[in-house]
Amino acid sequence: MKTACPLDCYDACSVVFENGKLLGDKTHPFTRGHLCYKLNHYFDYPQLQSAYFEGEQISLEKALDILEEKIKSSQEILHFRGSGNVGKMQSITDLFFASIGATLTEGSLCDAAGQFGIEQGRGKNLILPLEQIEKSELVIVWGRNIGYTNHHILPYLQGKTLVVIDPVKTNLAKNAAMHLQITPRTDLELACMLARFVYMQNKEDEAFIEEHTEDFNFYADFIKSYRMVPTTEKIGVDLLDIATLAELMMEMKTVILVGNGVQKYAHGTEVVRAIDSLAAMLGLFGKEGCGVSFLGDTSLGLEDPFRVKARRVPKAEVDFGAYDICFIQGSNPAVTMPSSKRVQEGLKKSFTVVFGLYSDETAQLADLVIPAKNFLQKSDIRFSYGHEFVELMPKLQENENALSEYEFTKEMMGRFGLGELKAEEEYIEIFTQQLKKKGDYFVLPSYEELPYKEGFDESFCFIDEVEDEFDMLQEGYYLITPKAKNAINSQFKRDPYLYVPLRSGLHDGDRAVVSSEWGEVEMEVRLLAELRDDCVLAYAGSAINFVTPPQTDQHGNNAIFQEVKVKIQKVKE
Ligand SMILES: Nc1nc2c(c(=O)[nH]1)N[C@H]1C(S)=C(S)[C@@H](COP(=O)(O)OP(=O)(O)OC[C@H]3O[C@@H](n4cnc5c(=O)[nH]c(N)nc54)[C@H](O)[C@@H]3O)O[C@H]1N2
Ligand SMILES: Nc1nc2c(c(=O)[nH]1)N[C@H]1C(S)=C(S)[C@@H](COP(=O)(O)OP(=O)(O)OC[C@H]3O[C@@H](n4cnc5c(=O)[nH]c(N)nc54)[C@H](O)[C@@H]3O)O[C@H]1N2
Ligand code: SF4
Ligand SMILES: [Mo]
Repeated sequence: MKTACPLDCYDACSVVFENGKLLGDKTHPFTRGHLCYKLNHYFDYPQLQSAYFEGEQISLEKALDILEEKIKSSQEILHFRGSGNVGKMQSITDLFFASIGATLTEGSLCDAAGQFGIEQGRGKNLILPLEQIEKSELVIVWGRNIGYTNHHILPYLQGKTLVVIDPVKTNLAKNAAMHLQITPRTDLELACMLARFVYMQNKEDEAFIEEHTEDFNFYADFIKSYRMVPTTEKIGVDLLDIATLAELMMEMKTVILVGNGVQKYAHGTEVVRAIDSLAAMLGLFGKEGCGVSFLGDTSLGLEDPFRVKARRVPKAEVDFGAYDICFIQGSNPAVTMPSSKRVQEGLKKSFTVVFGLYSDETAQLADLVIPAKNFLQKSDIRFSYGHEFVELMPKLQENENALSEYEFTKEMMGRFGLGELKAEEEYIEIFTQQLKKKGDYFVLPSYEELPYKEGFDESFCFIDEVEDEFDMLQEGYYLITPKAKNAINSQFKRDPYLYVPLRSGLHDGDRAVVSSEWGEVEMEVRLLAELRDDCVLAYAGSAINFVTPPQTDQHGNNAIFQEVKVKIQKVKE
C-alpha cells in the first residue's frame, strides 16, 4: 500500500507500507526506492498513547471536555500550528479556531522572507521541475545542504558542474568543482559582485531584459554601488573565484538551488531577491535547463477550503504568555522557536494545550496534551516545495487512542454549534480534483514544464536598494544554525552539540556557555574543521534557540535565527 512521508522536507517521498514496515517506493521517479533515517526509524519514537491533564492520564473525551470548558471561559486564544506534518488536512483546525475568534499566526519560522523576495521580483514563486535541473549544465547550490535536507535530488546533479556557496565546507562542497566558503550573510554582496562581472562584459541578456523586466538601469546603479575590493573583502573569498563563477554562469545553462540558509536574516527578502535579480539579468527564467529554485510555493493556484480570515500575529514573535490559552498543534516551539527562555516562560504562564505525536519539550510544559494520529492513521494529501509531484496519503491503520485533525475539528465544531464539516474524503477530493497529471503521477496545479516561459504576470522587478544595519564587526562568532541530518527540526535523532572551529581554543567534550544579547545556554563542544574561523554551528533541534532573536525580518514575516553574533565561554571543571 502506498502513502507518502508527512515530514516537512523537500523530498516528499513516496512510501510503501508493507508488513508493518515503511519502504521507499522503487517505482517513483524521485524517491527511487529509498527513504532516510527518519522514516527508516519512524517506529523507534513512541507515539503518545493517551491524553494527559496536569500530568495525569485521562480519556480523549475528558480532554475535549476540559478544552471546551476552558475555551468557553477564556478571552484570548492562540492557535499555533507548526510543520510537524505538512499534509494539507492539517490546516482544517484553522476552520474551528477562526470561527471562535482565536488569534492565528502569519509568516513563518522557515521560508517566508525568501518567498516574499521572489514575489517582489517574479510575482510568483513557481517550483522548478526536475526535468529542468536534469537539462542544466551548471548547478549552483546556494545555502542549501542537499546532502542532509534534499538528498533525493543528488542523481539530478550527476554530470553537472557543481558550485557550492556556503560558509561551511559541507560534504557536497567537498565534492564540488568550486566551493565559495563565504562569510555568513554576505550573499547579497556576492550576487551583486557576480552581476558586476556580467555587466562589465556586457553579457547580460538584453532581449530578455527588454521584454520581461523593468528598471534595469536602477539595478545597474545598485550593483555598481558595491565597490569591488572592499566588497570582496567582506565576502571573504578570492576575487578571481567570483570572476570565474561569473564566467561559468555566462557560458552555461545554469540552475540555482537556493536554500533556507541564505535568508535567516533581517534582510533575507533582499538576499533572495538579489540572487533572483542576478538570474534575471542572465535571462535564466523561461529557458530550458535554467532557473532558480527556492522552497517553492505549494499554495499557488490552489483553492484551499481551509483558508480562513482571522486575526494573526507574526509567528516568530508570538508572546505565548499574552494568551489565556495557547493551542499548539504539530509544533514544538519550546525548542524550535527563537528565544527559548521567553517561549518557555510564556507557555508556563498560559494554559497550554499540545495536540501532537510525542511527549516533547512543549508537551511536557503543557497543561493538557491531546494525542494526534500519525500519518498512517488518517487520510491526507501532500505537496512538495522541492519538486512537482503530489502524493496521496490514505488511511492505512486504526488507532483508537488518538484523534486526527479532521476528527478533532468535527468534534469541536459540533460542541460549539458551528455547523457540520464535509466528509473527510470530500476535502481530499477538493485537492485531488485540482491536480494535473504527468504520466502516472499527480503534479501540482501550478505545474508548468518550463515555468515563466511566457514571461511574468508583470515585468520582473529588479532589486535596487537594501537596508542592512547589522554590525558585522561586533565581537563574537557568526551563528550558523542549519538542519541536522537525522532529525527533522525537533523530531527524531537530534544533534545537540555546539560545533566550533579548530582555532577556538576549545576541545572535544568541553562544555561551553554560548551567549548573545537574547540569552545563554550551556552546550557540549565538538571541533569541526569544516567551519570558518569566524563561525560556530549548532543544528536546529539543539538548545541553541536560547540565544536566537525573537524577531522577524524587515518585512515582518520570517524568523531571523542567524541575525546574531554569539560569545563562547568555556565552563571550568
Ligand atoms: N535554531 C533553529 N531553529 C529553527 C530552524 C533552524 O534552522 N534553526 N528551522 C526553523 C524551521 S525552517 C522550521 S520549519 C521550524 C519547525 O518547527 P516545528 O514546527 O516546531 O516542527 P517540528 O520540530 O518538526 O515539530 C514537531 C512536532 O509536531 C508534532 N507532530 C508531528 N506529526 C504530527 C501530526 O500528524 N499531527 C499533529 N497534530 N502533530 C504532529 C510532533 O508532536 C512534534 O513534536 O523550526 C524552526 N526552528
Ligand atoms: N535532514 C533534515 N532535512 C530537513 C530538515 C531537517 O531538520 N533535517 N528540515 C526541513 C525544513 S523545515 C527545511 S526549511 C529545509 C531547509 O533545508 P536547507 O535549505 O538545506 O536549509 P538549512 O539546513 O537551514 O541551511 C542550509 C545551508 O545554508 C548554509 N548557510 C548558513 N548561513 C549561510 C549564509 O549566510 N549564506 C549561505 N550561502 N549559506 C549559509 C548552512 O551552512 C547550510 O549548509 O530542510 C528540510 N529538510
Ligand atoms: S524526511 Fe525527506 S528524505 Fe526522509 S523519507 Fe521523508 S521526504 Fe524522504
Ligand atoms: Mo522549514
